[in-house]
Amino acid sequence: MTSPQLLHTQSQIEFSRAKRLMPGGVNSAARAFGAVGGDPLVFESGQGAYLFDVDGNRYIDYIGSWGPMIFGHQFDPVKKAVHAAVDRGTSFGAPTVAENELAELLIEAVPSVEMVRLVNSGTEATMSAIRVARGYTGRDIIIKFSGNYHGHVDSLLVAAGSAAATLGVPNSPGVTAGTSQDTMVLRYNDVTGLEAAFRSHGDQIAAVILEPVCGNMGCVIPTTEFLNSTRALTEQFGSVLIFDEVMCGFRVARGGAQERFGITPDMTTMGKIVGGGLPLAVFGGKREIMEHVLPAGKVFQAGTLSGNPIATAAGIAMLKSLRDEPPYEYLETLSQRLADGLTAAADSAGVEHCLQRVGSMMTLFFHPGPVADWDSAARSNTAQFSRYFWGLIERGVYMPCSQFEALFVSAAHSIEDIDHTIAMATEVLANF
Ligand code: KE4
Repeated sequence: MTSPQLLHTQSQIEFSRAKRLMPGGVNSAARAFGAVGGDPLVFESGQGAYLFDVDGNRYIDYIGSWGPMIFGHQFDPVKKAVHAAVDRGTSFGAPTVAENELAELLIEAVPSVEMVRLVNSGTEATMSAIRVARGYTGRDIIIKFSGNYHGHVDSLLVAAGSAAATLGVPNSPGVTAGTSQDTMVLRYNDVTGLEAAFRSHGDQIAAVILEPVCGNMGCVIPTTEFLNSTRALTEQFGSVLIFDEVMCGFRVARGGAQERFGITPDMTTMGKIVGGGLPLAVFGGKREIMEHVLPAGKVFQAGTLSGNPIATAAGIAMLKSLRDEPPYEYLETLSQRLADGLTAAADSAGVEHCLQRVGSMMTLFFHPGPVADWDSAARSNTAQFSRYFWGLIERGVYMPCSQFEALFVSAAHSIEDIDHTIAMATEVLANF
């Protein structure tokens, strides 16, 4: 069946305009369609599980703003909270009750968190967390894992995932040797490599930072042995274990991966869902560590719009909804159905694939599997992924625009949406 052609005229006009105004026409490289070719779509609105582009086309949305939209677009409690907050003023640069409320909701939900500092992006959260870990331990070395993406922090833009991997710049120009010399990059799920690093440098290692469920090289799942070794070795050598739960926090469980897997880190970074789609992120952890943050301690951290009243109102509404009407059982039903359907579609088409999933985040790899680290993820057939992506776009299904990302199911998706997605994927893959 030839793929139906949707009209993209207005998108093309607006995106040509954007390319004259902003580098690559985007304000984040991840949305540039670099890995799949062609130009990004330009969107006008979102409602529930759907996005609507400027040509009036409707898409079932599996990006959800790269994770925040766990309840779908225009989630009513968030919308009402934001409207009410706007009528009280947009920013004060001073303490507010809302910050206390949001902090209490975060601390109640996330096992490792006794104190928090609110910031504006996941990047700011991870940048601050590693500075605190270095200040707290007095050590320099940070261990990260290839294919993990922690935002565009200079010292962590080494062997990074997400758009860095997608666009082939895992070690970005502009990051100096001096900045990255204290960053040690190891292979995800490689216990032997981690043990060797601690044997040789243990007393110089300030922190280990990882995605406890990877989304930025596609969905890659840690082995129990690997997670346990990150906890045991950091404990043994007095290093800080940082779980970067910007993506998986409140996604794979209300208490994040640390609740799901029963491993408690020393610090946690969060973003995306916690801000309900507004610019809000968090770093937090043990009181003993967090009390090193200025002005309680001496590790500098500040931000004009940190704890912003509009963003905190959205975050409070989101976290109260996740607490009072947890969507996780429904998300599991939808996600299992989608995973089974996509797997069956690829099986019947005879396409080499593996589907890896934790809760409502998953990736269909065009790779026989398993995908356990960046080296294996990088061997995926990205040309096939691109054909799959565009085939679905032309059938009104909007998947993440890279093999090295995770898709997200929301509580606004219906069984019908899932079944329609499976039918479209079956059609696309059958014509590979
Ligand atoms: P932000 O600075 O984009 O808010 O967060 C950075 C970040 C930190 N840690 C993890 C685990 C993350 O997934 C991210 C951001 N994720 C990407 C999607 N893979 C955001 C999309 C984008 O960059 O536009």
